[in-house]
Amino acid sequence: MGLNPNFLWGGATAANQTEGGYDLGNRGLANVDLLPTGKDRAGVSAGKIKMLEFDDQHFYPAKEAIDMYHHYFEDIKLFAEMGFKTYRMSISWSRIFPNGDDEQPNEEGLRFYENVFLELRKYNIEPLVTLTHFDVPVNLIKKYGSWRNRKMIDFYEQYCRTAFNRYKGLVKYWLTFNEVNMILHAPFIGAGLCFEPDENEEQVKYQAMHHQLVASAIATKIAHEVDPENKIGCMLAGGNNYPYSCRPEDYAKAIEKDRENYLFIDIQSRGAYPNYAFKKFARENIQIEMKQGDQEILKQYTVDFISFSYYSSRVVATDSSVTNETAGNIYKSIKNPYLESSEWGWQIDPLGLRSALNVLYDRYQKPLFIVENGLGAVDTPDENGYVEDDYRIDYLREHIKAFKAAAEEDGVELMGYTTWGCIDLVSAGSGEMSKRYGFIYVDRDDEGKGTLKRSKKKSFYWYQKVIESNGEDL
Ligand code: BGP
Repeated sequence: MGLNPNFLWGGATAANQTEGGYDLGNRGLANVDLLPTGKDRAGVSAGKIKMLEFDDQHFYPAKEAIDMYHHYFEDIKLFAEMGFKTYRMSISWSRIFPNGDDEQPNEEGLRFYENVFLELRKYNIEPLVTLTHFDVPVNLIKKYGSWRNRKMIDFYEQYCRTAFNRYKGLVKYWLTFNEVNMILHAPFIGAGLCFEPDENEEQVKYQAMHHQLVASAIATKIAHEVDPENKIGCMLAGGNNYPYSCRPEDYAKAIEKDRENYLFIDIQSRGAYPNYAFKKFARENIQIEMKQGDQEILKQYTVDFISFSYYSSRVVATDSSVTNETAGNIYKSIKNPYLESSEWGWQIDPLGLRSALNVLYDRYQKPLFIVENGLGAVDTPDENGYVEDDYRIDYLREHIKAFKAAAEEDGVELMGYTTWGCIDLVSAGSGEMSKRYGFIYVDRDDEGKGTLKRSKKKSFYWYQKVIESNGEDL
């Protein structure tokens, strides 16, 4: 019993939420650089905007983030001290191709990540790299309308090929699109989509999805050609939908809602659009333009493993008198009367993680990787930056118990676990700094003020012990 001795323990971040240096090293602007905090953010995420111009009148938190661009030596050293076996991070596309459609990559950007990977390797930390974590170069949005345009497949292909070639031998675990299903819920963040007022948004989103899925399959093909050691994963915003009651209608609705998410993985892992998708598209008058050869590409180049984020389960109800909603990862859910919630209203459901793992494994029979999980909370540091974050430890402990049970008792094949925001970072949903997930506290506030000093929280020492004991000492 016990977890596999090669289990990949670690933490996860994304370029736009940590890096900063938005205009350094010839980096081009990306959609995520233009996300404001506060009340404007939700509308922008949903794509209800004309493309914003970048002006310094707005406060854009991702622009400087926690300045990992200059602090990565220090941060990686701290990850190593916790005993990380892996570190999930993303490459900012516009650091490599500042405009997205440039003929040549930006050497300075390539070198930056090479140095980061070398630093990780120095401590035997295996990089797990997301190729796009919510980022699209702004030029591609303005010039081509982003992923609604088929040309994006070529730009993405060029970007991936460049990364696979350059980082051969340094990186072997790759994820193509972060939370690939987020395109349906936050299309500007997920895919750089902005809509015209009278547009059929569903049509645009599903067409853009098709382009991303073909691009992802092509990236998988190239990754394997460049280095047979490469392992490519898809990445789902996970968590199942529970029926609010045992009314058959509620159960049927839960199945339907789950399919909204599984659609992506059905294609990326099984290699074909499922029948229920074609029926839905016909019913809703969504016409997906496919090119000859697309279906073969999807069939031939399926993913090696399935990764997902898990923060919570969700609830659906068909009875219109059930209206009690609560917040969740990007979109809302009916409140589950049996669960507690975080300060942000996200429901806490460790057993839901075990269930999600079982459902995914039953459905796909491929190795799974939990690449995001954690508790966003307000931390109150003492004068040395130390935080007694027992609430975070409790949350993580219960989720670790749950995935251990899935692996040890249910036989789910699990490759690893990377907690979200292992170092405090900018929130994707709100742009706030005060929603913290980290083992490492970063002195920076919601207005972007602070020394950026890093300090270890109580959970830092706890996670160190968890990793050292391979999850036995919780
Ligand atoms: C996921 C994203 C992450 C991360 C996380 C937590 O949707 O992949 O980028 O931010 O959610 O969400 P938030 O930052 O809104 O708390």
